Amino acid sequence: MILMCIYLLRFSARAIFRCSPSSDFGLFAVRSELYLSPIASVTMAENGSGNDDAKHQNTSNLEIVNNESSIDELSREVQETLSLSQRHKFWETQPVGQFKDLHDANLPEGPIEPPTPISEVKQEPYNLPNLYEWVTCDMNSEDTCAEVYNLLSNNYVEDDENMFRFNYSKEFLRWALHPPGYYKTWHIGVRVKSSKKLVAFITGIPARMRVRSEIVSMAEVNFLCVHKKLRSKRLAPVMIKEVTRRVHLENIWQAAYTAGVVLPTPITSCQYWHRSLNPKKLIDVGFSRLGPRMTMSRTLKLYKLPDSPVTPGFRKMELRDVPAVTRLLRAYLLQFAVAPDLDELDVEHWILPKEDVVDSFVVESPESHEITDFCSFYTLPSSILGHPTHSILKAAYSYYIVATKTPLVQLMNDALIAAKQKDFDVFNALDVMHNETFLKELKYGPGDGKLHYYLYNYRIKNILRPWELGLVLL
Ligand SMILES: CC(C)(COP(=O)(O)OP(=O)(O)OC[C@H]1O[C@@H](n2cnc3c(N)ncnc32)[C@H](O)[C@@H]1OP(=O)(O)O)[C@@H](O)C(=O)NCCC(=O)NCCS
Ligand SMILES: *[C@@H]1O[C@H](CO)[C@@H](O)[C@H](O)[C@H]1NC(C)=O
Ligand SMILES: *[C@@H]1O[C@H](CO)[C@@H](O)[C@H](O)[C@H]1NC(C)=O
Ligand SMILES: *[C@@H]1O[C@H](CO)[C@@H](O)[C@H](O)[C@H]1NC(C)=O
Ligand SMILES: *[C@@H]1O[C@H](CO)[C@@H](O)[C@H](O)[C@H]1NC(C)=O
Ligand SMILES: CC(=O)N[C@H]1CO[C@H](CO)[C@@H](O)[C@@H]1O
Repeated sequence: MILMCIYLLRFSARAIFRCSPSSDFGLFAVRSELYLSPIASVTMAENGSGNDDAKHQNTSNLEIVNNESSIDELSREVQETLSLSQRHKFWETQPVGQFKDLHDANLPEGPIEPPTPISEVKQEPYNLPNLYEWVTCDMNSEDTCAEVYNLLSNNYVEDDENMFRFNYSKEFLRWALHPPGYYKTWHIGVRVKSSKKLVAFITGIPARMRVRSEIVSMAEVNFLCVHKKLRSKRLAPVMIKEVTRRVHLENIWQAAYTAGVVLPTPITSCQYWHRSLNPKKLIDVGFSRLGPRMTMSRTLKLYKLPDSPVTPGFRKMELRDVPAVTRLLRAYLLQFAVAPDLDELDVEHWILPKEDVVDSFVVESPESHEITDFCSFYTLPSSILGHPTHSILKAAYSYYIVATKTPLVQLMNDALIAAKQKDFDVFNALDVMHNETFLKELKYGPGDGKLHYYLYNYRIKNILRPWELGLVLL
């Protein structure tokens, strides 16, 4: 079988792009998630004939056909196409991998620019247009947190067809922005001077990242958002420069971020996969479509899951599990070229269950009581826009998973069951860290957009394959 994948690089239908910022120097990471209708991609995927058209489409549509033999070749092709067709007035000035350098094997891996003495870092904020002012957002303040929540829930990432918009909860935002050692000054807002209305936002959080054998202090940049009425005025580059400046002031010179858009230059490009838990609702709201030759009852049967997890010893993670989970996770993440370097404090923050934010389960061997496996997912609902009966799509996102004893497919199936018990509509997973094989086996369908990962001020020689990346940004 010739499996054709169509990569929609810039604006993919019904993809929801979520940004997760990570940056340090002007880097913010945007991450996009595509939750999409798996079925659309599946139907595009099977027969080469229809794809000839796509191959000849002009670059403004940016569809590239691939036979899956070599994703990185494909990405390179795509980026070359883009580099020819697209200028990046801002990003071309930044210390990031540039498209023109893609084939230059002489450039070394590592920082693109050396750090400067902190005394030489610009001490005053960048200039904003006169009507606006910078603010540091104290997310511990109920009022400020509510303002940020309102800005994002009305203006943050939507899919291309404007059917869904991320609706991160306040608790989630606090969790995402308050890891161990966070800097309040990296939670940056822009207000209208006269009315004090919050109209833009960007954040960084500190993280230790391992890139091959180097541990690098980085910022993860996320939640870049400009109010809909202020778009296309080049405010985003100022936001990025300002978060970068504040990251530099902490003597940090690298950042990681994700985006649904192609910028110079991804270290890898991944795809979201979606596993229906509530197929009827997903079809009702236009997230999925009934497959050809499928009836609703066959679809419901196809996605039906057992009532409760099947692995003996599968239970909710507790505080006492932190050391064991940290050991499992650290050992597991070593195999990836780029992955976070997490200690027990990080695991306690990021993995320990938090109601309606993050769920985590361990497998405790009934005999030895050893923790042999764990899985986790976070909660990120989306607003369903303009639907008469449904207003919220409840989505779980696969987070970190380590299987040493339980088969991965079984562990992930138990995660699906746990999510179903909690009434999630869909379970999303990026194709990072694991192979597509288990996704297919568990009836995930591929989404129709891509999420690109970036590093700021750090060059990687060869683009990574998704399974060489051990990082999930929120
Ligand atoms: C992303 C967003 C802040 C960009 O603002 P904008 O008003 O559209 O764009 P601006 O005119 O201010 O700036 C354009 C520049 O920002 C860059 N840019 C746009 N989106 C970006 C992103 N997600 N990450 C990094 N840079 C981005 C553009 O590439 C361009 O730079 P270039 O000329 O070097 O290519 C805005 O569209 C928005 O809030 N969208 C909804 C939320 C969202 O998608 N956030 C990003 C999540 S991944
Ligand atoms: C692929 O498409 C062609 C032309 O539409 C058709 O003749 C052929 O049977 C299709 N092959 C498969 C495997 O669907
Ligand atoms: C590419 O597509 C755009 C928009 O659809 C169109 O305006 C343009 O003429 C096309 N160019 C070529 C070379 O086909
Ligand atoms: C798939 O791509 C590889 C590398 O680009 C190429 O060598 C191979 O011929 C392609 N196979 C098909 C069936 O198109
Ligand atoms: C976001 O979700 C909350 C409840 O979960 C809902 O009340 C609110 O209206 C949603 N926001 C938007 C803008 O849809
Ligand atoms: C098909 C595929 O993606 N295979 C990869 C699965 O992951 C291993 C490493 O974990 C790769 O070596 C395979 O190429």
